[in-house]
Formats: sequence, structure tokens, C-alpha cells
Amino acid sequence: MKQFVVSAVLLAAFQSAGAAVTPAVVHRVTMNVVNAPLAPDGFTRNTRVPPILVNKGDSLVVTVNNRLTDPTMRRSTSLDLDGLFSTTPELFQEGSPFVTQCPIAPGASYTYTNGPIQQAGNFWYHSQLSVQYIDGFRGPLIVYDPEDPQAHLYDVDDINTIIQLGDWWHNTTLSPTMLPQYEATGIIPVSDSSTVNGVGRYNGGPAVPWAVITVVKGKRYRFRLINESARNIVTVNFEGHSMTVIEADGEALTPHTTNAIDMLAGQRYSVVVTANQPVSNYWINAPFVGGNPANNLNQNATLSRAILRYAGAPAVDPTGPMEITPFPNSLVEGDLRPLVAQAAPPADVNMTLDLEVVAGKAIWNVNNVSYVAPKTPTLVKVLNGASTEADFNVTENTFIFPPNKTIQFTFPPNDDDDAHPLHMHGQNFWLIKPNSTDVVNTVNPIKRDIAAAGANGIQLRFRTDKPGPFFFHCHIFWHYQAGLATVLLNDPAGTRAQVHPNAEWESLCPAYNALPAELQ
Ligand SMILES: *[C@@H]1O[C@H](CO)[C@@H](O)[C@H](O)[C@H]1NC(C)=O
Ligand SMILES: *[C@@H]1O[C@H](CO)[C@@H](O)[C@H](O)[C@H]1NC(C)=O
Ligand SMILES: *[C@@H]1O[C@H](CO)[C@@H](O)[C@H](O)[C@H]1NC(C)=O
Ligand SMILES: *[C@@H]1O[C@H](CO)[C@@H](O)[C@H](O)[C@H]1NC(C)=O
Ligand SMILES: *[C@@H]1O[C@H](CO)[C@@H](O)[C@H](O)[C@H]1NC(C)=O
Ligand SMILES: *[C@@H]1O[C@H](CO)[C@@H](O)[C@H](O)[C@H]1NC(C)=O
Ligand SMILES: *[C@@H]1O[C@H](CO)[C@@H](O)[C@H](O)[C@H]1NC(C)=O
Ligand SMILES: *[C@@H]1O[C@H](CO)[C@@H](O)[C@H](O)[C@H]1NC(C)=O
Ligand SMILES: [Cu+2]
Repeated sequence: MKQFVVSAVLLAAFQSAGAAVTPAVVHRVTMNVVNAPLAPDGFTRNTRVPPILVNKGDSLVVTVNNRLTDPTMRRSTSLDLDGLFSTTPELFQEGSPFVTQCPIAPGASYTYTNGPIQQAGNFWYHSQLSVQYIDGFRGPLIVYDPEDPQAHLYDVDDINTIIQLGDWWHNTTLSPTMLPQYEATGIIPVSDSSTVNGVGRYNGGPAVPWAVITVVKGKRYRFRLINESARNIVTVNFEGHSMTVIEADGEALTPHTTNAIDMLAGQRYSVVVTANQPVSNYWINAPFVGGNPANNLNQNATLSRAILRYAGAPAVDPTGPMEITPFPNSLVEGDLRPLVAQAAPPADVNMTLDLEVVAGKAIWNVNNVSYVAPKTPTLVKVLNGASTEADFNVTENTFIFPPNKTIQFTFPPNDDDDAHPLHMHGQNFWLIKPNSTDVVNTVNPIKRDIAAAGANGIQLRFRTDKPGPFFFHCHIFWHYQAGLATVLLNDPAGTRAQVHPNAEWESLCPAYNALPAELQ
């Protein structure tokens, strides 16, 4: 069985957090994307994807070498540096297939440039093409802030405090075969396991040693939780310890103490956990929900966990119960506040987006339209003169906005029970009404780039200050693939004035379009 492996060669030395202010650095990363066996839940062997670590103010230059050869898998690819905003001039390198670029053909290379990075916090990278990232093309991307206004809240923040959560399908039905299965039934294949830092177990599988995170009594740890799943919702809880949430999706928050966090696909949080309990072993509980377990008897949410081990404690499993949801005092998104309050500007344009599934089918509609990726990427069309909605096929679900306006999206209460983690490229939105409350807060709402439109509905606002097409899609990649996506196109004329792609970008579409279907 083959999966994707991303081997990243990092040519610039990593900066570590808490260091003295360092001058801005250009990080050059070479990412060789190859097919190779791996098995985080013991099905074949263990792995961990390399993190990219940079400082605020640095630039990131990532060269993707597409060396995919396995004919049973999708062989083209593309890279999304998820959550990092691209400026308009660098927009052609932001990685959304069929929105800002054509995919990278097998054997070809492409270089993505982003920066200087003005954000700080937890991000991640993944393939944005089809459901390819579930096969393993995903990893963390941390932007440390050498002048972090919250640095006084923690003592330790390093590579060992990154906690990656993900779902995993390990049987022979890899994404290219699972996708047709999904398309035929409308039922998302249920994952076999879920992993914490690349380790997981499944019913009847081997007792792969749990991932261990070691702490020293008395110290405060900034854990960076990243949900890299393609479907599952993971709940994170530290046995015997509370946690203080200080950041979500790259936005600093007023510290907020809680006991458990539900994380949807693509969401990221930083939490501070103080090692203030007796020296011992404790569970990091990470149970997940992701479809009907009866559809895959391998799945067991109790087996999604890791160990928090105090230095000096024996190397044994914790003796406490393996807890699963519900946990008391779980995080309510609507209780979060930004570190620096910022009012959401009044809306200039209001739109209602209604999300509906076609019963029994793998078809999701936004206002009755199921997104179909066009052959010609949105940005190519815009650069060639496309300016009005009539210039796009209805199935491109492209909304055109004037520059420098505030747009309000309302997602009405949804009668289907799926939580859709809606992800905006290019910028954050003000989440003025999260699913957890009916109260609209325009005074000090949090900003983030992924929020769940759940049963209770949400409202958000964003600015159209940056010209260009920005993808806005459900981060359950199965739903995205089934049409739950739109393109937000700001100021087509301004886009033409500012975006000047390079020759490497110009060559992507001719190369991709010339490929036989099986290589695309
Ligand atoms: C795993 O493979 C078996 C046999 O090919 C198939 O019946 C089953 O549906 C697969 N499981 C999932 C979750 O796709
Ligand atoms: C990640 O998000 C997915 C999709 O919303 C969710 O099903 C899964 O439980 C989440 N995982 C964690 C660890 O929060
Ligand atoms: C899931 O794993 C737990 C812990 O090993 C076990 O007690 C439980 O029986 C398992 N559940 C199923 C359905 O096998
Ligand atoms: C949009 O809706 C908000 C209330 O949600 C309202 O205050 C505002 O006036 C509306 N704007 C427009 C342009 O209709
Ligand atoms: C979607 O289509 C249905 C039936 O064709 C129609 O009743 C409904 O009004 C449409 N909804 C929207 C938002 O256009
Ligand atoms: C619009 O998209 C549909 C569905 O993908 C396709 O069948 C049709 O040919 C497209 N029309 C144009 C004008 O591109
Ligand atoms: C939008 O705002 C920016 C910054 O304030 C300004 O430079 C630009 O000219 C504005 N665009 C339009 C079309 O008004
Ligand atoms: C949304 O809110 C409803 C009603 O309170 C709740 O049942 C549902 O679990 C929530 N969904 C998410 C994704 O938080
Ligand atoms: Cu969805």
C-alpha cells in the first residue's frame, strides 16, 4: 500500500521561539512529494511529517518537486500554505487549483513565495487538489512571534509542543478509489483511525506505542493544536489539567480557560497547560467523531490519544480512565474574545448562503449551485478580461465584489447535521455570530479563517480590500469535492493591475492541459 510522503529539505536554519528578536530570514524549503509506504496506526510503519517553522517578518519560498509516480493515485498536485494570507501581487502563488493556478504536473516543479509574513500563530500546509491530502500530504507550519505579546504566559514553546491531529484511512481504498465510492453513495468513507502526532490505533490493530509529550513539573507549555483531518472532529482534553486558550487560527485571544476543545478540520488553537500536577503519566484524550462507526469496524474513538509524561515518571501508560466525550466545561466558541478588541465594520453588502445536500448523493449546493472546478482557473480568466458574473459558468459559483467594501454572509440554521468548517483563503473574517449562540456581536468578535456553519447557523463579515479571487470552501474535503465551495472575486480590474504572474506560472496550465487524464 502506498501513500504520499512529503520530504522537506529545509535550507534555512529554523528559528526557535522565545529567542531574541532575529532579523528577517528568507526560508527556502524544497518539498519532494513522492509515493512511499507509511502507516501511522501500525498498518505499515511510523511517520511524522516535517513541520515548517518560521518567524514573523520572514519570507517563505517553497519549491514543490512533484515526483508522484504511483498510477493508482492522483499524480498532479498543488500546495496550500493554509491560513497564510497572500498579498494580491503574490496571489498567483497561493496554491488553489483552478482558482489561482493549474495543478503541478508529475515530474514538474513549482515555487511558492509568501512574505514577508505579517501573521503569527499556527498554520499548516497541505495539498489543495481533490482529496489528496488525506493520503498524507499535510504538515504543520508555525509562525513564531519574536515579540509575542503573550510570551509572559508560557515557558516552553518548541517543536515538541506542536500537537498534530489527523484522520487516517489505511486500507486499500486510497483517496482515488474512495472518492468514486463516495460519489456513488453520498456516504463519506469512515476513517479507520485518528492520529495524534502521527500515531494511532484501530480495533484489532497492533498496540503502536502512543505518542508521548514530556513536560517538566512547574513549567507552562504552549501547545499548538492543529486539526489536519479531512473529515473527523477531534476533541482535545488533558487529563487532570485545564488549558488556557490564547490563540485561534493565527489571531491572539484574551486568555480563556477551558477543559476540552472541539476542533474541526483545519482549525488551530494555542493553549497553555501548566504542569502543576503530581509527577506521573496523564492521558491526552483526543476522541473524534467522523461518520457512523458501524460503517468501519476498525474505528474506535477511544483509541485516539497520547500521553502527557512528567519528567521523572516511569515510561508506562497512564492508569486513569480512557475518557471520551462529553467533557465538562468544554470550549464555547462564542465565549472567545480577541486580545485586542476590534469592531466588525458595518455591512455594505448582505448575502445569504444556503448549504444543502442532495439526498443520497455526493452533491452539495450553495444556493442551489454545486461548485465544479473550471478547466481554466479563475485568475487566468480575470487576467484575460473576465469582469462580471456572466463571464463565469454558473457552476463556478463566483461572486464578484467591488473593492474596499464589507460583505456580510449569513448561513441560516441548517437542517442537516453536518458541521461544515468553512475556510476563507487570503484573509480572516469577523465571526459575528458563531454557531454556539444566537447573539450577534459586532463589537469585539473573534477573527479566524475557519468556522463551522452548524445546525444553528453563523454570520460573518469580511473586507474586499485585496483584489483577486479567493477560494472559500468547506474544509471537509469530501464536501468541497462534492461542490461545497465558492470563489470570492474582489475587484477584477484591480486584480489585472496588480497581479503579474511569472513564466513558471504561465507554463502550468499548458503542461497540465496536455496531460492524459490519468496523469492530471
Ligand atoms: C476497506 O476495504 C474493504 C475491502 O476493499 C471495503 O469493503 C471497505 O469498505 C473499506 N473501508 C473503507 C472505510 O473504505
Ligand atoms: C478535525 O476536524 C474534523 C472535521 O470537522 C473533525 O471531524 C475532527 O474531529 C477534528 N479533529 C480534532 C482532533 O479536533
Ligand atoms: C475501543 O477500545 C477500548 C479501549 O481499548 C475498548 O475498551 C473498547 O472495547 C473498544 N471498542 C470497541 C467497539 O471495540
Ligand atoms: C445588512 O444586514 C445588517 C444586519 O445584519 C444591517 O444592519 C445592514 O444595514 C444590512 N446592509 C445592507 C446593505 O442591506
Ligand atoms: C433552489 O431550488 C429550489 C427548487 O428548484 C427552489 O424552490 C428554491 O427557491 C431555490 N433556492 C434558492 C436559494 O435559489
Ligand atoms: C458549465 O459547467 C457545466 C458543468 O461542469 C458544463 O457541463 C458546461 O459545459 C459548462 N459551460 C460552459 C459554457 O463552460
Ligand atoms: C481601496 O483602498 C486602498 C487603501 O485604502 C486604496 O489604495 C485603493 O485605491 C482603494 N481602491 C479603490 C478602488 O477605491
Ligand atoms: C451548533 O449548534 C447546535 C445547537 O446548539 C449544536 O447542536 C451543534 O452541535 C453545533 N454544531 C457545531 C459544529 O458546533
Ligand atoms: Cu462540509
